Amino acid sequence: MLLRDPLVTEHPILPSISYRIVSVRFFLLAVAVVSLLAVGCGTAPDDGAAGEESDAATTETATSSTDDDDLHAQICQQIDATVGLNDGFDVPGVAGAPRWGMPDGDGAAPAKRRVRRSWSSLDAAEKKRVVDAFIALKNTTASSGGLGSNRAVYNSFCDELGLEAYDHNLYDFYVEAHANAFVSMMTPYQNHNNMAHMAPQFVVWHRYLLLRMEADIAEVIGDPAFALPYWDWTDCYDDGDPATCGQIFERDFLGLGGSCDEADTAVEGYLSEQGFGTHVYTNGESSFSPESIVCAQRPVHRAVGCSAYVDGPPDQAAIDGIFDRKIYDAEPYNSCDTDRDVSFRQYLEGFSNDETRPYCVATGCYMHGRGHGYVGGDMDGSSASPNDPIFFLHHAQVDRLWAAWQDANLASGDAGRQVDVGNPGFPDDYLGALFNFTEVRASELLDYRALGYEYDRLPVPGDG
Ligand SMILES: [Cu+2]
Repeated sequence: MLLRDPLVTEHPILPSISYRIVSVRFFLLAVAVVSLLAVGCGTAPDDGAAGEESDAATTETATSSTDDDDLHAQICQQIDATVGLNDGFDVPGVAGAPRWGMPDGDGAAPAKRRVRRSWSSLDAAEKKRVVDAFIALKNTTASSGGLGSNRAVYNSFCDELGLEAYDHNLYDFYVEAHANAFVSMMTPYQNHNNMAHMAPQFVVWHRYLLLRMEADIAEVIGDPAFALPYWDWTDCYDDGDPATCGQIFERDFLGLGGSCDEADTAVEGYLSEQGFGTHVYTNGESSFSPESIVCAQRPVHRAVGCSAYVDGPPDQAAIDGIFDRKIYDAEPYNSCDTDRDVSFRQYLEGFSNDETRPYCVATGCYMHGRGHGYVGGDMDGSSASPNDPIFFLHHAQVDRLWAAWQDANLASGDAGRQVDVGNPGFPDDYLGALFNFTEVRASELLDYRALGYEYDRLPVPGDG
């Protein structure tokens, strides 16, 4: 079941590039995370929607565009060379509930309409309830015998790799599924065409992940109207300090923002005090590889506002940019060639094909990728990023922007923009089965209202 060799040792190009960036460790991480399948590396002008980063990149490298193109090409060639290194995994299994969370999902999906609200609009009791729900999932173990424990029976990397076993539970199911989505990108059997990242199913796959978790929580806490909150990134600007974002990272709830000292990033606060931590994570040096997987308990790690590559989560101007992209997705899909000007999905996921900062080529430094980089720690370029519960609030925001974009298309009066429930250009080839959850089809996930939920408020064009 295992991979062959650790990839970095096979690619002598690495040392020649790494001197250019802040941290060799980050570069290793970056290349690892990408996993991908770049088909080649073109260049094209960026729209500068997040111009501050583009400017920073230019200043940082201070080289001619030819050198930048060369660097981009080098990074992408290295990524190309990693394809097919791993063998396949079947992690996790779906425990007899493959459609859990769908409206007809195995007979127990939430029956009530759910309204997802902004985290910052919740009162203290509501916030505590959400955090307690994450803890409750962690405590719904395969051996607990409680409601939902049947779905906590799944295959785990820790077992597959002969590492420290843990009592499988409804929370770490998502960590394992997400890690597997990355590791599997490096197998000979998968490519970006049907994967959860750097592909048309990016927002679709994560929409299902949220639905499934919402259904888990609804059952475990006994509230069929439970809805995950979302992290409205602009809240971090409203409170005046995007470097720390005290509106989101609070000691009493999700916990503080960690630290920029790499040795001290453990999250302080209620979450950690309740014993919420990891069972499986990656060591941060080769996140696409099974060799990077560590099975051990520790607190969640965060380094909010510490990234050298992004400064704050996406702002209102960046969010407004979704409405300028009229097509859902366009080839090429991979992170090396993707053009942020072309499609909604590529813009939202956050890659840019004129990036020369290795970390950003690999993980994406705009929109969704920018949020991951901003939070840092477990969220930063790790295939096990769902270890930090902010992952689910972050992806609820990503999903919310998709919903807003769909609604704008549906309301446009333009027949060309109303196809596929407001997803013009959604490639037919990718409307089929999801990775890991093959009994759920992407085509079933386009109409969010039909899935039983909505948002308290959607951004509209020109909002900010
Ligand atoms: Cu993801």
